[in-house]
Amino acid sequence: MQGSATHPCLMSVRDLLPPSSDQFREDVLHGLRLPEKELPCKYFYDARGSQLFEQICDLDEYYLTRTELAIMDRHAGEMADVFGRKCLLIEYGSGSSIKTRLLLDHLKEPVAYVPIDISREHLTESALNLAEQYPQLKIMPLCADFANLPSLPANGKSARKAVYFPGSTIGNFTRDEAIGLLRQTARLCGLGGRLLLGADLKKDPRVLEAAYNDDKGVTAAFNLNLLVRINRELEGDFPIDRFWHHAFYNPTQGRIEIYLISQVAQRVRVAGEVFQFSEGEPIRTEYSYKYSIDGLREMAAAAGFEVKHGWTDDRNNFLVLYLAVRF
Ligand code: AVJ
Repeated sequence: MQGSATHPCLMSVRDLLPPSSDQFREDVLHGLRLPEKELPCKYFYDARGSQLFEQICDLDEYYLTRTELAIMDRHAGEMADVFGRKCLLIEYGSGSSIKTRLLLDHLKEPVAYVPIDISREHLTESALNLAEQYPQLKIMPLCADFANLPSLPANGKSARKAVYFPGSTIGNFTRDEAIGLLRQTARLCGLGGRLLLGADLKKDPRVLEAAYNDDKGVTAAFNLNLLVRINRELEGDFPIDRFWHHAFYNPTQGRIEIYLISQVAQRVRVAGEVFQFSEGEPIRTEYSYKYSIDGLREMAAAAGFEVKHGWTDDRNNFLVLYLAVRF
């Protein structure tokens, strides 16, 4: 892999995604054929979806991003200290790498930074921005689904690995899936590996529900954009104005559940296949789990990690955990 002429430390994007439409088509058709229809939330993040998500992060109701940023801002020095000198920093779902900058400002001689994101456009642009601001930092962008990583960049094998997994994106995974993902991460990191994990905490359901039902309708647009993407990339004919965004907190499961609800009985075509919707029928598009500290500690232990430290905000809205691989 080669750096560019203008940014010698910025490697070209390594692409581990299968030819996009194949997997996308397969996953969408599979989800729509189920008796209870569902679509994987990772497909929210096309170029438009990534943009809408950035807008969500700025919403008054969406306390997550600003709270996590404030925690990072306050404690990034300590976090960088636990990673130590010369670590290889890997990030799951790097997006614009905004929070990461706070870490990078304090890290001592990081060997390289490997941002992993599923959105190629967003990853490429963010890596370039970062290269401009951190000209000394070796950046090795990886376009991949972080939940499905075959291997790490070869030259990072010897350095101590530190995985940064912010945003409470872990909340998109069920308990079993999350443990599987953390276990994969422990294996990837190996002995001495560290994980900095951002997780949204349980709180007043009204606060939770407002965060996923904003007044400006940005979250609704983000959810509906998945149908726009299917229409464009898979020759779909979803009538976007015949679906509602619906999000609520399920206290039994401890998660926000997000759906697209068919306003009428209708037939929709995707990639040549016809799908029948009854009036009011939902497609589940996302879960967003909310955690207790004990629940997180238990999940981490089941995956081979030990919780070493945690940082939270004064309202206990959000938690950043430092975990170490325990072999
Ligand atoms: C990126 C998964 C953390 O669950 O809060 C925001 C995605 N969905 N609004 C979340 C999301 C609707 C977000 N994560």
